[in-house]
Amino acid sequence: SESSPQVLSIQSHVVAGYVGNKSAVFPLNVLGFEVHSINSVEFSNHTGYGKWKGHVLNAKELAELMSGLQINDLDNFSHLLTGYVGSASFLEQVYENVKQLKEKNPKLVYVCDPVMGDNGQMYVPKELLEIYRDKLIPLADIITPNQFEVELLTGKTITNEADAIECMEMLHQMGVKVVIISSSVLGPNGTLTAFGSTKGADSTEVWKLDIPRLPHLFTGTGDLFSALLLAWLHISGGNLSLAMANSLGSLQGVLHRTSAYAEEQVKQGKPYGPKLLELRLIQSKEDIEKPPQTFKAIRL
Ligand code: PLP
Ligand code: PXL
Repeated sequence: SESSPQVLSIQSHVVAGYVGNKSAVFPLNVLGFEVHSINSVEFSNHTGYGKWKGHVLNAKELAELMSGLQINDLDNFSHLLTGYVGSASFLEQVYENVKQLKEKNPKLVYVCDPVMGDNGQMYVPKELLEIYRDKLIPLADIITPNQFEVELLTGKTITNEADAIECMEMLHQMGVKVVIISSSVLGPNGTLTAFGSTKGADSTEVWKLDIPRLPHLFTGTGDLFSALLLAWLHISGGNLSLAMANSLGSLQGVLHRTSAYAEEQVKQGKPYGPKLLELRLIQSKEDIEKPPQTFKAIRL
């Protein structure tokens, strides 16, 4: 039988709820991927609650875990997935590890979600921008920034489709084969638009997909989306429109189930807040296994 793809996922762990690895590992496992997790933080809950307890893995501790894998020849991965990183020193160490892993397996697929902020607000230290731009992005095969992160990386504001396409081309020029803008807000009506661009040997394919926005602030959505894209790009052999449609179909299934649950709980008198909006991931197993065909990407 064929061997399963092997993903190293360096992301947050939360005891309760679903962000980071808690939101990425289950869907990857369901889709047949073996996942090796490094928990970059171990928190009681995500920071959107306002209060949390726990600790942060530092650069030296990351290097130690990687060296333990190396000395036992356990560092053979088909994919590397990185998400939220909160410090420059940790991100520099991730960069060292990406170089080592690519040396060990030149075919390693690195999926980088350059998490820096949203809606015009940076929520990581500003030094992370140049580390992502000058070091990580040039080594990445697939990136999943949102509109604001693309604007930071390219120094260009996106106000329309042509800007989005130009920015994705700039990111290709930096060495990335597949660029997916996870969400952007271009129109006045609040609909979200995802864009994807894949650079082949002699042509570039650009796709767009509109997503209705639900009236809640979910957390962990981007982490789930990048894990799903990794999976579907692999399973489909690089079919970007299929990967976008399947990933967003599953994601929308999870968000609808989560909304319905939150609204039901509120009716029963529970206080509205981040606890009610934790992704209903386990309950959505079928939507992950068989992505609802809700969306179709449009070729630009
Ligand atoms: N929210 C919704 C409804 C989405 O469809 C997506 C991705 O497509 C996201 C959030 C993820 O966006 P971000 O990367 O800004 O978290
Ligand atoms: O989903 C991003 C994320 C990752 N890690 C931690 C978080 C969040 C979002 O709040 O709190 C610890």
